[in-house]
Amino acid sequence: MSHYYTFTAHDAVAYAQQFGGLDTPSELVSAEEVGDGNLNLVFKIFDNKGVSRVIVKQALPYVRCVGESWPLTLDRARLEAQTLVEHYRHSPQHTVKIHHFDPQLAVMVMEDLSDHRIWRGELIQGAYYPQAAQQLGHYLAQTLFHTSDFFLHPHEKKARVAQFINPEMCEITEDLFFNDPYQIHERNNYPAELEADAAALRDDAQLKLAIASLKHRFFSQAEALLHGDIHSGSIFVADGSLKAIDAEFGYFGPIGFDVGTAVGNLLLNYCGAPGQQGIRDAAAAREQRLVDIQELWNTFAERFQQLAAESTRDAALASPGYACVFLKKVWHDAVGFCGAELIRRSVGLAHVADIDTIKDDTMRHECLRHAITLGRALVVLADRIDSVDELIARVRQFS
Ligand code: SR1
Ligand code: MG
Repeated sequence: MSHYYTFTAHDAVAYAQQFGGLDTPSELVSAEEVGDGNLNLVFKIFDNKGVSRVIVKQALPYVRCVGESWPLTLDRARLEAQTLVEHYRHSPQHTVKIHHFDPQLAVMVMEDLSDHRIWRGELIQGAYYPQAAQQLGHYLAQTLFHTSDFFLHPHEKKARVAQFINPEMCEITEDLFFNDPYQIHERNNYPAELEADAAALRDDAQLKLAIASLKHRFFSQAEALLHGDIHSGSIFVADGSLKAIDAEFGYFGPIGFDVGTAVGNLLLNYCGAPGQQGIRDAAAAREQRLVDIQELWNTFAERFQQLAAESTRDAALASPGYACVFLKKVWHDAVGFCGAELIRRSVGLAHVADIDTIKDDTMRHECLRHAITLGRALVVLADRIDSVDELIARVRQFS
């Protein structure tokens, strides 16, 4: 990493001219830093007509939302670029295209998606993209099946697991997802009014046992190359289009983690809807989220089974019925990870705008409590929730 320096806007333009893949790179003249995530610098590069043409993204050597007191590996830029390149191979229509990356500078140049919008913002506004949930299910099936033991030769799979060892980013998830919410920790972030709710999580032996089991699976189940952070803020949407971005948490882990995180963020929107849209309008938005969850899972499971039937290379895993057995395990994992996402986004370091931007304090606290209560139920009941219809029934029960 010896060549590393932090880009200015000027550096980003020069880099995009060199590596943006444009026929007339001198047209690129200016840049704006637009990163609003927790970790990185993101520059939009504009041409001489003021049109945004490519994105330059650079990892900082620390956690941006915390500061230099929390150093973080620059190797995450390589892992992000390589995860997105691999996912693009299997789902080009739903993965941002990487034009170029440089592990020394921890930088990548990628497709500009200015004609898309971040899905989380659209969900909060009540803007509906009828194909998005199915497209996300399709993306997950394509990327996770083709990087799993169903598809890869065992030697290739093991080489890929080694290539995508991502200990420092995994450690963030291991801490923020599975540790912090269940102990007193300075990173935790919740209003004083929720102290009793947070204390109840710390005192809940049944919940902590189920969380231990989920964390153990996150540590040890190298099932496929996960995106690793597939929430609605890591997804761009437009009419008929969906693209995943931001894969620096990519590693070989349990398939249910990606599925559960995706479903969990739809449920966080469900929990925040009364605060965002008012109680009356929230009812329709909530019903739509439940349909979204159904479509996401059904598309994922159907596509995964179809791929398993057509393309499984391993003789044992190709046994009739095995893909179905495996998907039942993925489902139960997903319900548990989904519940853990609801909890950590309510009391942990990183929250979601679906709830955090609710202006009325009482309403925001109610929405946070709802997410915690629902999250806890899903974590402890995960093994007894056998289908997406049963999940939806449980969500209604805890509304
Ligand atoms: C310190 S990073 C906090 C969170 O932001 C990312 O998007 C991940 O969700 C991570 O947990
Ligand atoms: Mg991210």
